[in-house]
Amino acid sequence: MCRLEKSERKREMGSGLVKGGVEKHSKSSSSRMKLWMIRATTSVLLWTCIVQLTAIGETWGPRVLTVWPPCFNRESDTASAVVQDKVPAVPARVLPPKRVYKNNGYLMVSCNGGLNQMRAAICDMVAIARYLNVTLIVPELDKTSFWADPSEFQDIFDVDHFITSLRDEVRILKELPPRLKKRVEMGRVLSMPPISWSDISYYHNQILPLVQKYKVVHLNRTDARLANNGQPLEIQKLRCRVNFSALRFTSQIEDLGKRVIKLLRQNGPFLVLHLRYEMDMLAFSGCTQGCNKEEVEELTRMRYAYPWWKEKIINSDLKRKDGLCPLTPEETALILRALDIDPNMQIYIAAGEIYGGERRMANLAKAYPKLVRKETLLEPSDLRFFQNHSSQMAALDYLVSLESDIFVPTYDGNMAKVVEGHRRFLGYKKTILLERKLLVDLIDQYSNGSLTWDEFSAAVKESHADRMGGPTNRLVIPDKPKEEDYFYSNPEECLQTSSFDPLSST
Ligand SMILES: *[C@@H]1O[C@H](CO)[C@@H](O)[C@H](O)[C@H]1NC(C)=O
Ligand SMILES: *[C@@H]1O[C@H](CO)[C@@H](O)[C@H](O)[C@H]1NC(C)=O
Ligand SMILES: *[C@@H]1O[C@H](CO)[C@@H](O)[C@H](O)[C@H]1NC(C)=O
Ligand SMILES: *[C@@H]1O[C@H](CO)[C@@H](O)[C@H](O)[C@H]1NC(C)=O
Ligand SMILES: CC(=O)N[C@H]1CO[C@H](CO)[C@@H](O)[C@@H]1O
Repeated sequence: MCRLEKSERKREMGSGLVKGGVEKHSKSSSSRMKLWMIRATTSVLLWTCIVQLTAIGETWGPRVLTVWPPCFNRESDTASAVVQDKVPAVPARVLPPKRVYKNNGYLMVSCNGGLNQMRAAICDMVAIARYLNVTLIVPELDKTSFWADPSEFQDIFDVDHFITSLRDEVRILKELPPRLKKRVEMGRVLSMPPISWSDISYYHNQILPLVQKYKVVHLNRTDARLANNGQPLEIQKLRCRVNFSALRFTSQIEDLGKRVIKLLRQNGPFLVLHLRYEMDMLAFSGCTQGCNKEEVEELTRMRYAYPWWKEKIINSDLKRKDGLCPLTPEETALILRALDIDPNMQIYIAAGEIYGGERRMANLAKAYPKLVRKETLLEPSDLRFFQNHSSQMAALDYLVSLESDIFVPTYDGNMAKVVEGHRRFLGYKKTILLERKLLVDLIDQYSNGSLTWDEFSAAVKESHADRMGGPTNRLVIPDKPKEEDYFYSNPEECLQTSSFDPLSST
């Protein structure tokens, strides 16, 4: 039904919305912009119909389905009006009405770091732009970091979905209006890094006046994000909404992710191991447990070569005992076995290249023979477009991690935290949060014979019984934002069942 009338509806829905929405919004927008809006709204509307049909079918069965056809009635002006009339329980949010507000200026943002650090930053910047009533320009992604990924926002995320699905909160544009754009190109723009872990009041009191004065402000670093705690509830909820609903990967990445998940599912349950044992991690952290002399030298050279890695002299042993090192592949194998993870379980390694290669993976592969990675599941041709695009690879791993039966990160980096929070949001899916400080001590005791295997295993299991990603409260440490639980790892404010949206978890 949807398909038959598709092309007809396309035109109607598109033009209807342009009349209602775009013209009201800004007279200055070019016709190119309008064309683009038509395309964007059309695709979202079509998608809306499909999703809602599916959702309704699943939730209420055929009874409600019989009231549905008006959506496809050519006489109806906009689909959302019908949706609101007939099926109020299905949120019109899928294509929400635009929020009307007086625009205070434009906010440009350059994110820095790896994919998941940028992901969290994007969510924060949307919340900030919303609160300041400014227009957000689609954030620029980091291309100069260690990962050197040339991908733009639209290479990783579905940019049109990002813009339209948030239009009830904030206006987002792909680029500045021409006059301002020219000014920025000539370098006449205020660029600054925001102060780390600020409250929203900092943005209100310090940044907003600058935006009003200069029309556009460029925040050129975003790792210094919004505080974890003490923010208004609407802001916390918006951070989640961006995170779990507005940021969707491109269809190319989503499709590949689905294929990987299907290949894994064919062979039963799977565990995703975010084995953060990659060269940059080790060089940066100075953790060299289990590395040979040449490797230690290589890692140290690398740390000294990167000027922004400030910490140069590091005692690996002390750092490891403090629980500040990622678990090694060998340690990980011991812990998974101690936790009684079935040796027949498929283990998908979500990571880049493991430092030390096969030599370091031998123990793990012996304990868990069904060890796979995207490179072993897919053909090289599938991954061709992803090569040298670490962020796109990371996006693929993100999707597989979300779907896994068990997720185990060996280090609490940004990927681990954001996936952990997202899995809580999806119904507290099992995430084993390793307590590394305790674990390395137990491992050392087991290794030197102070503990038998059974004692070791019992101690590991007991200490992790409450660390499975279930409901808990976020740890708050005033004045030490870096040490408290990270907002995105446990977005409590968004996890009450009442704010659960049936659409989000299907
Ligand atoms: C933003 O807009 C809303 C409604 O239009 C208004 O109530 C609020 O005071 C505005 N805030 C700022 C910071 O401009
Ligand atoms: C951000 O802007 C400030 C002030 O203009 C500048 O000193 C700093 O180097 C910039 N940082 C980045 C990462 O570009
Ligand atoms: C990826 O980068 C490597 C090394 O930088 C280069 O040799 C290779 O040709 C690149 N591959 C693609 C597909 O661009
Ligand atoms: C074994 O290792 C643990 C932890 O490092 C240590 O406390 C203990 O003294 C060691 N025992 C022996 C017998 O070496
Ligand atoms: C708290 C919150 O904003 N949750 C949102 C998360 O995303 C879904 C859609 O996937 C929304 O419906 C929820 O309201």
